[in-house]
Amino acid sequence: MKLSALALFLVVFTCSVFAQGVLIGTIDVNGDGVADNIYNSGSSITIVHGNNGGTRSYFISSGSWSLVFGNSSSIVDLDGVAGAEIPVNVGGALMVITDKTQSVHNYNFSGDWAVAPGGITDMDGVAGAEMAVINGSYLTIITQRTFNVVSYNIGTNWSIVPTGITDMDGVAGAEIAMASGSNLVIVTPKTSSMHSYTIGANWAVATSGVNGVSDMDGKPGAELAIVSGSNLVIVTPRTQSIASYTIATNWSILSNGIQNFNGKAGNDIALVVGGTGQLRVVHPADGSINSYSTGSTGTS
Ligand SMILES: [Ca+2]
Ligand SMILES: [Ca+2]
Ligand SMILES: [Ca+2]
Ligand SMILES: [Ca+2]
Repeated sequence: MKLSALALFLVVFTCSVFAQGVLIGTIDVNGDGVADNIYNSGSSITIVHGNNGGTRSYFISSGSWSLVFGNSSSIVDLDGVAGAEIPVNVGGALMVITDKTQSVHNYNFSGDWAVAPGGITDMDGVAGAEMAVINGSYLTIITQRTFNVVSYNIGTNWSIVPTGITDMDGVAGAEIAMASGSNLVIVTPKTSSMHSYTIGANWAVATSGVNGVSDMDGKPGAELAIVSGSNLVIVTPRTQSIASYTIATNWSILSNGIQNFNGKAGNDIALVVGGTGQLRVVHPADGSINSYSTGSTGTS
């Protein structure tokens, strides 16, 4: 690189990296309705207020740290008061910055921990998102509005069901669905309660399409469609009930096969029985099944 080109490069580089550091988000954090610029300044986070409100810096850590989810999608209102909070993973703690009050709150964790994907959302029906943290044997729910922390012992080997953080009982606020061995476990943060459903030795919530956790009975709250051996199992957390449909030893849900097929409220489940090519549509709303013979070629 020639010296002149190097000089030009340095000028451009200097202009694109502000003195405050690397821009990591442009979101209203002080609650005045005007977006603020948020910068990674190395060991601190610097906020340049959009409304000529000046600059504020928060020391984070001299070690490594990161925004929760690694990006600004985690910067949302957590306490029901105007202005987004900034949750930061500082290793041994989840730090939350509330710029509106210029305050910082730390939630300490030991061992490996992470905020669950999709785990920043309203879980108690009161303004402000709660945070769901996976922490070893525990699912921990943080309510920043009250600084309340509640931990649920799920077991030694569990995982959150994909798209399994959503309202499942029709009462405002998301539930959290988890797979733990032979059990489906649903935590309801609003009532600080936990309910287990025994499904079987080998099961999984349907991942065909995106509707394995969706309304299937036309009533508020999502149901869960579960593949468990020869059975299709529908769990309705609203009523804490399970419906089991015995299909065959070899069957599968069609690609994007969980949709509303009959026009009546609630998704239906379309599946094919292996070998026979028989198509069946299960309607959880009324418990009925329609069977269609499509010939031995199945779904082709
Ligand atoms: Ca707030
Ligand atoms: Ca809330
Ligand atoms: Ca709910
Ligand atoms: Ca429903």
